[in-house]
Amino acid sequence: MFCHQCQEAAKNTGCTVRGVCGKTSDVSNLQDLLIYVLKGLATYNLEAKRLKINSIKVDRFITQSLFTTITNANFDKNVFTATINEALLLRQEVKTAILNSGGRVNHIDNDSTTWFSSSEAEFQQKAKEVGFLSIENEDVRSLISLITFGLKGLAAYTEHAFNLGYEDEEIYSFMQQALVDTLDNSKTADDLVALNLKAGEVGVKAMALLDKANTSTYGHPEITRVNIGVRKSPAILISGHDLKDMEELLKQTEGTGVDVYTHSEMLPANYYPAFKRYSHFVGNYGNAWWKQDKEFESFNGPILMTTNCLVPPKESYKDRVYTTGAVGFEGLTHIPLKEDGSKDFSKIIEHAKKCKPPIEIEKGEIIGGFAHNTVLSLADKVVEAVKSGAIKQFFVMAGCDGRMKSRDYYTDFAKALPKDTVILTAGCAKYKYNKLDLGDIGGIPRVLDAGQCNDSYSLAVIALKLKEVFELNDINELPISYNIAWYEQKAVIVLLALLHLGVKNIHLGPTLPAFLSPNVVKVLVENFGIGGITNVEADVKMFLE
Ligand code: FSO
Ligand code: SF4
Repeated sequence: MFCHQCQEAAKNTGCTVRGVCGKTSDVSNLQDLLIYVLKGLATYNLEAKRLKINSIKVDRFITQSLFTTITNANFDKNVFTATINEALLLRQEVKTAILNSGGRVNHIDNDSTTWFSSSEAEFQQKAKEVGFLSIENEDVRSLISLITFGLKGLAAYTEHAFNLGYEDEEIYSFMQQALVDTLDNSKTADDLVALNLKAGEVGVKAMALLDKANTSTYGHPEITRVNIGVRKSPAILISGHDLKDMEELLKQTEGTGVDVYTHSEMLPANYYPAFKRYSHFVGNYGNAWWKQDKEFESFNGPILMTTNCLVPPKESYKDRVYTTGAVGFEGLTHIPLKEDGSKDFSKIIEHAKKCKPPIEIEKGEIIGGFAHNTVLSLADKVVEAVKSGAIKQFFVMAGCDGRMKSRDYYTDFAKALPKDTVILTAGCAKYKYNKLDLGDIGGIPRVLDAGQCNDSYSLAVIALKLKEVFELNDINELPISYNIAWYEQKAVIVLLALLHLGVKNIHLGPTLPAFLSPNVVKVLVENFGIGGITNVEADVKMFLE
């Protein structure tokens, strides 16, 4: 195996024996092969689209498959073997349709469209030929890695939107064209940089689509005080990002005597009006994903993982963890999607009834719900505070949390910021400072949580609005600094989206991605002012200058 897609890549180079995340070598190889086979399928599907004989099921399949390869989503070897087999079958189906309609494929054929096997041993063998290390030029490898990981993040957001009935053919087609382009040896480094920026553009579209899906289905997030303590009833903990799963779980648990709590990235579900009306929806339990080994233990009840980030579960609570959607882990019960598009969570509910209530690990409340609609409704207040000098600067500290000790930097950074600054956050990065008492500025809390990592879109909308209000020509003239923490591939598409929007001088930590070669870093530094982090004192000073 060779995997370098997340911030915890071994030695900041790549995992080669077993993932720091717990991913095994055979699963990692199968993920690489799946991506390769998807490129062949995409090649044919784009031709089918050109001939207008395509089927949307292929778009959805490619999206869902990419999503399963994201860090901490799916660790199940059987899932990847089955998905590769299905991709090969679909590829044949699309090919047959093209030929039957009088089209041809030989002009687009390449190894990714013709390679075939049904043997698992051969899968492992082939994976070694098609993984990232097969790309010799390190800059090309780096740029292709950046695109590929951006596409995985893009697929995740696209899938959530789809789950709520929102789709955009253009996003699907771009995803497939980009996959195919990564096989095109005639692409220069400049072409690949452009493709990455294009991915950012489509990333903005996907996040906007998901925002529309979420807010038109569940209402606009509202300023909310979220309870972080517990009640006395047995309960289910729901984690991940999928709001459709959240809705179904709340509906199905209503009146059963079983409470519901969110964990990690599901916290923002508490901000949506449609979910607030459920009296058995208690609040949020615990912190960011990486603390699940302790928090799932003390929660006592069953846990539903709707997306990443799943940590290989400990024996002590393994029987209580359920997966759904793109998530998978051998030995855990998976809740499938039924023919009618619903999910049956009754097994989890029955399980919860037999469990003890959660053990309280915290008390109190945290505040959130500052997505674009809320912040823009406060625009007058915010603009006034900026004009009067009460707010000197905003810091976008969106992104992810992770287990590395070096991430304490973000807690210290938040503490060290002067009192006339406001943090704009989204994603699980917030857990590094959302329970600190950082106070407020004239009633505006100093930490404004927009929601999940995809709600970084909200932060961009807010920035664009402020640019308009202050009549600036360039988004970079705003008093906003970007100190972003990244962990996995959704953060990659968020980064590409910000670059596409023209945001400069983004600082990325706790380490720069292992997949960026020195030359690619140079391009990012020269063209976009991208930087890493150093230490809190020096960085606060640098940002305030
Ligand atoms: Fe965190 Fe995990 Fe949302 Fe990521 S839970 S790390 S960016 O999946 O997706 O913020
Ligand atoms: Fe390593 Fe991250 Fe890949 Fe897991 S996802 S194998 S930790 S680089």
